[in-house]
Amino acid sequence: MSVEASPAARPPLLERLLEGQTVALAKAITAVENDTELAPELLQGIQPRLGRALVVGFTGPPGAGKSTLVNSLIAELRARERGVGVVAVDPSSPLTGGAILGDRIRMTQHTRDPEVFVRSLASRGHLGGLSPTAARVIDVMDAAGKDIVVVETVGAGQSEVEIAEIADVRIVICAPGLGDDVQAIKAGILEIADILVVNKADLPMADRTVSQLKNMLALRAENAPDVPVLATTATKDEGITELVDAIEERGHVASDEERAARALKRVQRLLAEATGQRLRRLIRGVDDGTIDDLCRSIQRGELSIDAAAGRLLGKLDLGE
Ligand SMILES: Nc1nc2c(ncn2[C@@H]2O[C@H](COP(=O)(O)OP(=O)(O)O)[C@@H](O)[C@H]2O)c(=O)[nH]1
Ligand SMILES: [Mg+2]
Repeated sequence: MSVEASPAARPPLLERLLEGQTVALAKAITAVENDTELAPELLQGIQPRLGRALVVGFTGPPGAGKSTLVNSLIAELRARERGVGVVAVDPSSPLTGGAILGDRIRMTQHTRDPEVFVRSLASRGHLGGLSPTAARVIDVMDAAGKDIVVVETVGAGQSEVEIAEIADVRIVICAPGLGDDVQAIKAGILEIADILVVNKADLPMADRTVSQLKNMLALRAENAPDVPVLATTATKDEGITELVDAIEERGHVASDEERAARALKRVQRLLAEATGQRLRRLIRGVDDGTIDDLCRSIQRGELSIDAAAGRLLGKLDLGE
């Protein structure tokens, strides 16, 4: 590694990021998270280097033990010499930030290891879902050469769908005794899970939860993909080897085409999001009374809302 003579002689952030330097990774994530003037160039520069990391999504209800499980997972992945990035998306208000602090504390045991990088994000305004920033932070970790990027999200409706689009391996975690857990999981999650985990296997009802899940899986179509149901006790590092085995196996099974398709989806999301942002900005810039006129026409019943939207689009200068 070269000795840094002076700040001016330092290679640019993008270069240092692509070399996998930890400080550069931290800076790049901050730039992307805060959308600073460095962000566009970084995000453009990393694009050709993306798609190497295995992105593993962990989703499930609050309190299931996701953070604890991710923490013991990191230890096992390090034992297998994998570089690990963790993105913990927290739905709580960025003002309270309580659970974020909890995640930091829980995962600090690895903070001295340069091959492990943990970042908590607030899911600003995205109810339980992934913030658009999360996808970018995952990409930055991928570009920095992390072998595995673990994304922890709270399972609440939309987020499962979003993580399904972003992750290569999708893990749904539940714990016994969390009320209607299994019922909630029924609603759509089974279709997106590659691996189901019943954590807190040390608790009495764990076996029942495992068999409930297995029964539900058995009701699926005959050609439905094989979904293992694993039991873990994160607080005692139990069942973690099997979980990492299942993740890696699943990672190998995901073909290059599948990964490429998901990488393309990630870019499609970014493009759609950026286009929407531009459009909103353009519409906010229309202040010649056009919008008020259109609204009045809608109110008078002269114009359908859809037709009005078409007219508004026609008024916008949409090029470049
Ligand atoms: N008994 C038991 N408690 C656990 C286990 N894993 C996590 N917990 C506890 O469950 C609580 C919630 O864990 P946390 O990792 O914050 O859950 P998250 O909200 O899903 O990220 C904490 O008090 C953990 O110590 C486990 O395997 N067994
Ligand atoms: Mg957590």
